[in-house]
Amino acid sequence: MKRVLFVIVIVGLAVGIFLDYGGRQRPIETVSESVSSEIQPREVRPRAVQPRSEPALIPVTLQVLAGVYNKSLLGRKLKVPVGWSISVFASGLGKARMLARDDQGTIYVTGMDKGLVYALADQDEDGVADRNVVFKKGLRKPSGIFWHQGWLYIAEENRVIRVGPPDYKPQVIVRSLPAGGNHVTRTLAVLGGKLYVSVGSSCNVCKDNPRRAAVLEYNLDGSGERVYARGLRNAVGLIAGQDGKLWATDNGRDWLGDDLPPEEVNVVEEGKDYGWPYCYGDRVPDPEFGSPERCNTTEPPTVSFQAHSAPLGLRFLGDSWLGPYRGDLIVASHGSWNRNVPTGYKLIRMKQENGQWLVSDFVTGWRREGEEAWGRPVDVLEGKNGELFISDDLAGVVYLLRPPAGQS
Ligand SMILES: [Ca+2]
Ligand SMILES: [Ca+2]
Repeated sequence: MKRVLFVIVIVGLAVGIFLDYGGRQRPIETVSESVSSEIQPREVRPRAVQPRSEPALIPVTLQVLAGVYNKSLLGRKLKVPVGWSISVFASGLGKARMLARDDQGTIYVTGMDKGLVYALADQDEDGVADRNVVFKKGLRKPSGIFWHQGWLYIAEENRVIRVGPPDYKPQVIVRSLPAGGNHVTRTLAVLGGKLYVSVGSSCNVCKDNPRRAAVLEYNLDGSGERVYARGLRNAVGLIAGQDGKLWATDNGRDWLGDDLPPEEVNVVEEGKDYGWPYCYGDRVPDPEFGSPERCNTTEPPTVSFQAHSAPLGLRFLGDSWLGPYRGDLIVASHGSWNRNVPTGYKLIRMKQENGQWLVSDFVTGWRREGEEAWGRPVDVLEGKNGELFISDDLAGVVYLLRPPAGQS
């Protein structure tokens, strides 16, 4: 009897392992399935379909190389595309938020809880930051950061500063951003000689200060402020895309249930209204503030996906990429708080094919089903050799994600 039981257990384990690893053969879990069809974007619908040739995700152990002293990271597993690897580039960073890179390849990351900006150089090119250098300190909730023509632009909750040679003394270029309330991160992008600053709403849903829930535009010296676009509740991710357009994530409102409203990626254009607080998704009236008439004047999202994913940083994989990921948009999903079953805690890949956006998982595993999350991705940045850096404000880490040789 014991032997029979033993055989049953062994067979059961084998089947379990097969199913686990067999998962790589199945279509990658998509994040758009549970979004109601009424609220899909009108013109470009993300489909829950994966291209046949798609590389699948497999579990790998997070590489913790010599020079990283963080035992809680040992043995952690993440799922990455086949052939990719992921390691810890720097740890001990606290609430590590947005990323920037200078011409020499040094990575900068804001440490929002400690009011710092770290500079992470890897001069010996062993894949680990040589040390965590405090580049700036004494900042008020620094979040957005951008390197442009020798200057590092840093967004604090209430202002924008920049530092550069010869003395690296901070120059305050935007003196008074609206501060306080719910959303305190400010994100920066530079495009066409202008500086763009996204300022989230002060509340979940309300009629707000016109300089909030908006993207503001400035000259690079901070002069000439104007509201460039509005109706963006909390566009934590804001980038200049390779197509010469501004792209932003937007975090939808809370307390409309587990699957409403969809999270959004928007192409942000001058003078346009992206809906909040009146409308969400594809011009759906908000139950508290909206009306069909008002919503007809707002812009639907370019891509919409699972509610409460909390999309933050986003980045296009540039033209230097040779593999199947070339030109794709990678979005960091920080993970939910306002949902019965947690969602997110992963990197999402958005691929445009025949005018449609295919949404799939790219890196997962920061939260296992039924467990507390051990990491929350915030931002993604391409390194000088095509590798990707990922910040994590729960584990206090910047990861280094490397594609297979020949893909970037
Ligand atoms: Ca190093
Ligand atoms: Ca919207």
